[in-house]
Amino acid sequence: FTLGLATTELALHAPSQIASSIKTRANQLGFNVVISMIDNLSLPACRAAVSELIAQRVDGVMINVPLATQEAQSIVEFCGQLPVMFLDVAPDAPVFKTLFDPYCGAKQGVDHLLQLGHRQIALVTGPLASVSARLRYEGWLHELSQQQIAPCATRHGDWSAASGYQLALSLLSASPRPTAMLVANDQMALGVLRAVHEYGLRVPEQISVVGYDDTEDSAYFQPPLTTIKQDFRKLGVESVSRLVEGLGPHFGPQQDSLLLPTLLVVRNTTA
Ligand code: IPT
Repeated sequence: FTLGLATTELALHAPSQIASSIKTRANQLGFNVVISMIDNLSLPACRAAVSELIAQRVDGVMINVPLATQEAQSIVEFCGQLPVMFLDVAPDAPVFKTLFDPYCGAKQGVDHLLQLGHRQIALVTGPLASVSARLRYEGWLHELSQQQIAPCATRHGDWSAASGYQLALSLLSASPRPTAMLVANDQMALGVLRAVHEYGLRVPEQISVVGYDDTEDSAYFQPPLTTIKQDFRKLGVESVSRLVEGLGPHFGPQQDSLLLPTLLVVRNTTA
């Protein structure tokens, strides 16, 4: 048996760690994995990647590409009888999915900074073309507004360390200067840490930084990064196991979800 994985850019840390854990779990269960990587964030690109997998006669498809609900539904139709598991759609999308809860992660980051007494909080989001980036952003805004707080500034990045670096430089020269930054992933947080360092400010004494992902390297950033952990190994285990259970002649349309919790990991970039 073979599973197909259509994935977004594997040069990014999170998708590559997700692909690795999917492959590990699938192999344990006796499945091969073939991977097709999209070259841009669009529905046609995702469809092309899925076609490539179907041409290789896969028995089930996993999709780690951010998709709006209607786009995901159109992929389900496109796949016909083939079971499809989604990893990056909205929690209310009526498709078969295994996801991290974006609201849980947003709330953990905001609560942590508020408990430390921060009120001047800047937001660095992921690319707004990504559904998860939008949901984290909306979650932050919602949680802050519950405490009658508006972000002191917002910038939109593209998940890369380079974008985090550039955006942090612009945030640091704004006034009032934020005392804390919520950053939508650890790679952008890496760039933020370098910008703060070059600017001559100390983390966490003068500015706190919270990442999101807890990728393999995040504990080795300087200083070690406080972040919101998404357990990618667990995502691999659960998504593959659930897809494999559904394979076979009796597979009907599946719409159920598994929403995995995120976890606040406090290290040394917040005070
Ligand atoms: C999401 C990561 O959190 C983010 O850092 C980025 O790599 C993105 O993937 C790429 O699409 S994790 C995803 C399963 C929501």
